Amino acid sequence: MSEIKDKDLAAFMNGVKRRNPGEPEFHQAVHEVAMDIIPYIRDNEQVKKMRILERMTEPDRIISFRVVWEDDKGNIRVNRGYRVQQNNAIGPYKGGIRFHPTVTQSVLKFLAFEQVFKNSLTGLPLGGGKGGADFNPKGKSDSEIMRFCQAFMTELSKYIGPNTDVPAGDIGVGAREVGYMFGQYKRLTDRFEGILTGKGIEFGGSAIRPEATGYGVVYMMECMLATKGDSLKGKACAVSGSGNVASFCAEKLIELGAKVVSLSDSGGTIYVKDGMTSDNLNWVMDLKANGGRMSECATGFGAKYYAGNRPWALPCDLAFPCATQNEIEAADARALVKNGCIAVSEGANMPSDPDAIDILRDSPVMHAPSKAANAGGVAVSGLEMSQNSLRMSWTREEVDTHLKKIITNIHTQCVDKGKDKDGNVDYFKGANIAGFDKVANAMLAYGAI
Ligand code: NDP
Ligand code: 2IT
Repeated sequence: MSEIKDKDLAAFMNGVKRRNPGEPEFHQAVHEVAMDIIPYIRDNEQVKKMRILERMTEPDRIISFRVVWEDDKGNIRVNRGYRVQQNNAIGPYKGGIRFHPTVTQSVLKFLAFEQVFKNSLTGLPLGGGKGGADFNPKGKSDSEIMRFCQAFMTELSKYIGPNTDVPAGDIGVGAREVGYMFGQYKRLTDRFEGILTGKGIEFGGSAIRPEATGYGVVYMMECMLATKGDSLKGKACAVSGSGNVASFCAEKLIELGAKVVSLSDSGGTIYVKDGMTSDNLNWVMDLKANGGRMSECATGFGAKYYAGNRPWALPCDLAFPCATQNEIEAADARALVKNGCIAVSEGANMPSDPDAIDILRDSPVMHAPSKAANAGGVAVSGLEMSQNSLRMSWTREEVDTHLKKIITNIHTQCVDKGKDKDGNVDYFKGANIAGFDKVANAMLAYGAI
């Protein structure tokens, strides 16, 4: 990260680093927000006096717990689980659960912090949180996954509730894991209530929730292109990842006439110069559902396969990072600019590192940050909560209409708060300020403490 020139920002970040040692991802997420908010609140004595930004960087609480489970060979295994309850100023804590060996407190704190701003942008009454475990689902049997999920929920159940904290999926947690966790909660408490979103349709899930994040990322791109009188038709799209978000992002792109030229996993990238067909994509989705690797696409449907897990050096018009944090670094951003990419819509959380953000900011590339672009997932989670409270379920069309409206509204907020005097839009600044305002106003209304 380059040296911080703004004195107030530097002092603030020093405090954050001192209070949170050894948490680089958390520092990065806070810096990404504070660089816009510190100048924004410079003359706002009330917000400064009430220490709103300082309070927002301190989670309400972090719960950390032991998860003990038995593998198929009868070995007892121990993992660490967490729930970071970041901020409930505007609604119950809400955010996903990640099962991945790279999960640390720092990673979950960055995700929970970012979630507060994202959830605020949706316009729904949702606070922010995140949870997970350093459990590696890869290569585990279905029974092992079930036992892990049950053990995880046995502890987590003490801290969640439909009006308290409502987790959902994230990396390594999809409909299957949510089902196992929901079943365990019901078994333990004898209560059938909306304590998780991303549930199966049969037990209170919402139509379009699996698709929502990926579709929303594409709707955000459509909104950005529309400001230039442009559309997705015929655009070459580099997509990274091949999980939930990447797959449905690719599905919507193909449906809307764009060319999906890449997908990837942690092992490598496939390149399909003329764009994948729907059949190719369905083939990939089946492959991934059965634990397959992207390398198998070379024989599966003749895609080119590269060992590097990033597609950013490939020629593309549009980029959709949908794998994980910091997957676009300085060299990747430079390659995107050089190859004529015109816009980036972030599906993964914090996929661009600070140097990449600077490079894209200094270029004509439009760049929607994750907290705005991937908010469709949590937005439809919010709609799932509404449907659970109403004891009703809405059709695909109804949910999709809400989703489009929510993303369009987020785009409008970014433009309103991020447009400079020359008419250029800084989507990061717009999202940070719009997300901050609502939470800050609620916190001010509650007074100190
Ligand atoms: P999945 O578990 O479904 O898929 C994750 C994908 O990312 C896989 O292709 C995986 O490859 C790849 N990946 C994971 N870690 C790494 C890594 N360290 N390096 C390279 N590739 C990696 O997760 P999702 O699709 O749900 O999540 C993807 C991103 O989207 C995450 O940043 C998540 O936080 C974000 N997100 C998810 C939402 C949701 O509703 N699910 C909502 C909003 C954001 P491999 O198979 O090799 O591990
Ligand atoms: O990062 C995210 O927004 C998610 N993983 C989805 C959270 C949710 O509660 O649906």
